[in-house]
Amino acid sequence: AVEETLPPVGVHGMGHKIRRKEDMRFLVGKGTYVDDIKLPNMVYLAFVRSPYAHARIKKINVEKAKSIPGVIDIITGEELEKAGLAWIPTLMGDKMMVLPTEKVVFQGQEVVAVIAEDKYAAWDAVNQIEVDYEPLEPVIDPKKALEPNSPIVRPDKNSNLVFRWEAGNKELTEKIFKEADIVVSQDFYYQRLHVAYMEPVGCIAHYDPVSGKLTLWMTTQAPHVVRTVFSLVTKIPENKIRIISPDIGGGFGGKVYVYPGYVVAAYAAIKLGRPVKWINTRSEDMKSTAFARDFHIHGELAAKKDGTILGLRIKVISDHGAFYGDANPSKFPAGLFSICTGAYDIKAAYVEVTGAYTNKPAGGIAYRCSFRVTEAAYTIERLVDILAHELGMDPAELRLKNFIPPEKFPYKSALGWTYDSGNYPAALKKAMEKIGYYELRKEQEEKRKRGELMGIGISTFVEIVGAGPADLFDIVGIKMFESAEIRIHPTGKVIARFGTRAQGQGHETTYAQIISEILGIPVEDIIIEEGDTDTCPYGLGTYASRSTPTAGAAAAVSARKILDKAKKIAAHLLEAREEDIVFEKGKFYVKGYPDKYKTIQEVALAAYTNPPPNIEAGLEAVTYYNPPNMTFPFGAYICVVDIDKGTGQVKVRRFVAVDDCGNIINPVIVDGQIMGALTMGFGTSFMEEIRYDENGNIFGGSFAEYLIPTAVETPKWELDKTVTPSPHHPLGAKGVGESATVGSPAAFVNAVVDALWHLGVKHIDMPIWPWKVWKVLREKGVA
Ligand code: MCN
Repeated sequence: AVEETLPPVGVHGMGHKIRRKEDMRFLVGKGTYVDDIKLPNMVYLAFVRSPYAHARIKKINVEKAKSIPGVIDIITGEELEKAGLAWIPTLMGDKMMVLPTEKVVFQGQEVVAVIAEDKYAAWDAVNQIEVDYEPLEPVIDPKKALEPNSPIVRPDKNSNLVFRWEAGNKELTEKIFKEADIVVSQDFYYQRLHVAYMEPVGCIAHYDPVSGKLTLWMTTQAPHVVRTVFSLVTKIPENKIRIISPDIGGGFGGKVYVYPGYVVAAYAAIKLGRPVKWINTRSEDMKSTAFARDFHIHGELAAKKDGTILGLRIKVISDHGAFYGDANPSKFPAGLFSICTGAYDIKAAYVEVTGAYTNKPAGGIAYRCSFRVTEAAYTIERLVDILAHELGMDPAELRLKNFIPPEKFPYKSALGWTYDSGNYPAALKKAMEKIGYYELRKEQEEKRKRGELMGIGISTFVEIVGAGPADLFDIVGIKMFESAEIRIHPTGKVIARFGTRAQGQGHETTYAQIISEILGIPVEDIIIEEGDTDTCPYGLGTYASRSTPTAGAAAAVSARKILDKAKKIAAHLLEAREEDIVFEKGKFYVKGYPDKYKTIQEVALAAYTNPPPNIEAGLEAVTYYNPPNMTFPFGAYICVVDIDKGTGQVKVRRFVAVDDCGNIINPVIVDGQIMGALTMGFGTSFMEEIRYDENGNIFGGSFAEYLIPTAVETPKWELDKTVTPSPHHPLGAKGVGESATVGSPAAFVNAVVDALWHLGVKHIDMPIWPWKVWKVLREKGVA
């Protein structure tokens, strides 16, 4: 048992199941999160928040609040406007209010900031500030928001249209639909979700007036990008801003944003000359930070009688709340919704996505997974199941018939993506075998005869990760690449620094494994650092399952650069020609003479003390890696459910997940990622939804009402893999962090509908709460 808690030692490369190096400090309570940091003389920031979704601000009275002992300052939008900080750019090209001057645009929006000696005085003052509002008609339904007579959400816009994108060949798709034997269609609502990380958003801002340096400890997934935004907004030179992202208690995409609290804290720290701490409460987080999903989807699939899929047509309206923070799609069609043709060889497809502003917090953002991939995978996988049922075909057989054949890779999809590699039949067949698919179908038939409700749901999804090729993506104008700097010190110990920032993904272990694999250095001798803009090379951050495809690749390239130099030094030490040097398991030797060797540690020492003539001292490398393409992980999931007719309760009896993320760095970490993401998919499918009433009031706003899965509800996951390496990644790896959240909801919903199809049930929107199922059963006369 003691051994199991010890950090790993030795050389551990690709595929080694080592325990996570970072876990020891978390297990013994020694992680450092923003709220653990206390600076001398620190003061606290709290916000007055809007009770209305849409209202004009008539007057703000702060007199009573000012007189509360301990209150230091009260900051309004007007003051920030004078400082040029009332609005800030979102990472992706829109702009966002820091504090409003004219009107509030969602319930829970920050309106006035209070700075006090302690958080209790700050909250007392928040309760004493009187804001006189004139309620305005709220815009809640995104479809109505796009109607010409709708009230306008934003004071700086004259329409609620965020964007309208299309992808694919509309005419060809129409023609194919006309020629098809069968067209199935369905409306889906992919509900709004809270990014339920454990640690709420927050920061500490510190300003040193002597050096002019602003330091922010921040729960951010993208510290360098935030620094650039801060520099652009505040005009403070970028080298005088330091963002430190300490341990993060989960991010899941919700901590990519620049939140108003960061800006107000920085402004106040400069103004007051004291460090300022701002930490959201959980319910503040639920009401005001970036939300996910909220997509109204109409999908249609055209096919031949024999089940050959011919065309796909999808129309989407996405609700972005009051500000749009999603990725800039200019170079890729229809955002990543264009991955909606999935694993299938579909001739023609057309997708249209329209974004609307509404009086809700900013939404539709990256949340395991980003940029509409989750919704796209859900849509195609639901439609394929509906088609199978309409045709009376087995959903597995229909999929096998329509998969992109393995020999067609690299495969150009109808919507323009070039999938790097894939073998979808292998994954599905493995899942079918593992779960005993055909036996389950027999069991289902027998149960159905007895009136019992059992369903089998399949999802064979394709993910698109690794943002990204610099010509496809940019954030605030910065083309996307990723960095890795590896430095071997004279004693052979390594510090490697990255532009990414883990929030629980285990980078300290997996990056060390990549370096250990290539350089043969024990993992305990490799320290991985991320999340400090003063020390780490510039990077775009951790989201979109991009760390392995981009930073992992950068680490491999840097390690190989080091190896090239080390070979030259070894040749010098061994008095041999460089081309005769062999490197194996951390040792350099002359071909044919493995017993006479120099270790990488000896070579490192020589790199500093005795470098060969014409070679610079030192042993280090930095790489800014621009991936040639995205990576396309995939998987086949099969879920078995039993439904209780009396209560509508769905019990997930089994769930088999076969994932393929190419070559695996650490199988334990990958399984952990998949289990976590499956659990999120389970929560999405059966439990979670953020809802608003017609006035824009949030229902609940705490974990008392917003239910996430606990260990009690979570099914036992049965995991397996196929391995189809990415041909363009230096290690053949693909990202995996989000795959199971992308793939699993369709498997759950397909299973529920499969159990009920014979009763005439075609679809139930997520979350599939028991009462929804019970209501349907009641309508069908079964319950
Ligand atoms: N990995 C591996 N072999 C592969 C692929 C990945 O060993 N072939 C390992 C990686 O080295 C890394 C982990 O698996 O340690 C996840 O890698 P990757 O898929 O590259 O994803 P990122 O590290 O970029 O993490 C982002 C992804 C996303 S987008 C969200 S959202 C998410 C997620 O990861 N948020 C998380 N997983 C999370 N896990 C935790 N605990 N907390 C979050 O906030």
